[in-house]
Amino acid sequence: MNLDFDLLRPIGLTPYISQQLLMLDSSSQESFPARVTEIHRDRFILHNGKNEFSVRALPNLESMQLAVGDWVIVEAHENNVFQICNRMEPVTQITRRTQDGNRQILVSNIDTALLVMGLDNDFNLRRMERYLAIVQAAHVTPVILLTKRDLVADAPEKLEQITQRLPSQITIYAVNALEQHTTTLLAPWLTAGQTLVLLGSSGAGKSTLTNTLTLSQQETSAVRLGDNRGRHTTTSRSLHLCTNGACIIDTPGLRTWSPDADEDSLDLAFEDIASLALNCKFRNCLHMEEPGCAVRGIVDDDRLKNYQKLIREIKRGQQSALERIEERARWKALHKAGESRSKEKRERN
Ligand SMILES: Nc1nc2c(ncn2[C@@H]2O[C@H](COP(=O)(O)OP(=O)(O)O)[C@@H](O)[C@H]2O)c(=O)[nH]1
Ligand SMILES: [Mg+2]
Ligand SMILES: [Zn+2]
Repeated sequence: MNLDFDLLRPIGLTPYISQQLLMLDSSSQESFPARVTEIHRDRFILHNGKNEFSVRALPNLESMQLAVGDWVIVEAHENNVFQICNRMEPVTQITRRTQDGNRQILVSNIDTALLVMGLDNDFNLRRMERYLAIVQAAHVTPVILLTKRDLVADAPEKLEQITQRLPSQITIYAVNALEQHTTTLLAPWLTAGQTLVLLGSSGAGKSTLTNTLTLSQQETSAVRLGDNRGRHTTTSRSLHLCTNGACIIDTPGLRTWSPDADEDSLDLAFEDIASLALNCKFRNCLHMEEPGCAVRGIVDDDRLKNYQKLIREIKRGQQSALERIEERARWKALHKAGESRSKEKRERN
């Protein structure tokens, strides 16, 4: 396989990932590694470190469950035809649960999630706790960026409010997304080989931040190889190269979602509650009305309510997943019964 470390470094290659990719390559064809940057119904957009190009979504790929951010091995065939033949097991994977209880992969192989929230009307602490839950369950480092500091009068108060409410180890900055100073603040997370994802409501400042962090960077021109279908459409790219060597993946906004977590992984985002809860009188304390509760009154009341709400959601999600399995088993049994009935019939005739 053709693996050029320096070429792939700006799109997030690390020594670990290159080792995994080399181990995966079993192709006898001419092959190379690439990163998934967009997923469409009939095709994938991949980045090979130099160009973006599109490959057709063939049925054999369905089982791979490809997500943006995935690393894949691509086989080159004649006539500029490319085919994905293998996918690297993701190092991290941010997932959510949809309302019907299904698990959906948002993005793979992320080091840092920039959680972007405006200090204007967008400011909502419960929503931020949701983002934290989804990201920390995936063992991805969160960095909270409160944008529009220059536009609001009460930025210091809001910063104080969120700092008080969240565990102290979470990094929080209030910024003007248009200023280059933001790049300086984020420098520790923007080193070569790092991959970041932007999460936040529409209008929060994600595109603005992307522009600021990629400013003066000569992004590779999006010449599309492969089936050439992408050439006439001007889709906005979703993988951006930062001046400092990292890359940023822009995702479409999340509308309705629940963290794809169990209670234990939710505790990663509510570490303060989890550790205080060790001192509750009852081991299964819900921190509601129970006597001897060590959490209630200590942790921000609204934060505790949000935690309890998320726990309920997670339980509901798990339940519906279980119910789906039961449902499937029931159908299987019915199907089997039907089959053996028709077999009996056949044998009788
Ligand atoms: N003054 C100021 N404007 C901002 C800031 N962040 C975002 N904006 C503006 O808010 C609008 C929406 O930002 P955009 O990046 O498109 O949001 P996105 O939907 O998250 O990509 C744009 O007009 C930006 O110029 C900020 O920190 N300061
Ligand atoms: Mg945008
Ligand atoms: Zn308690």
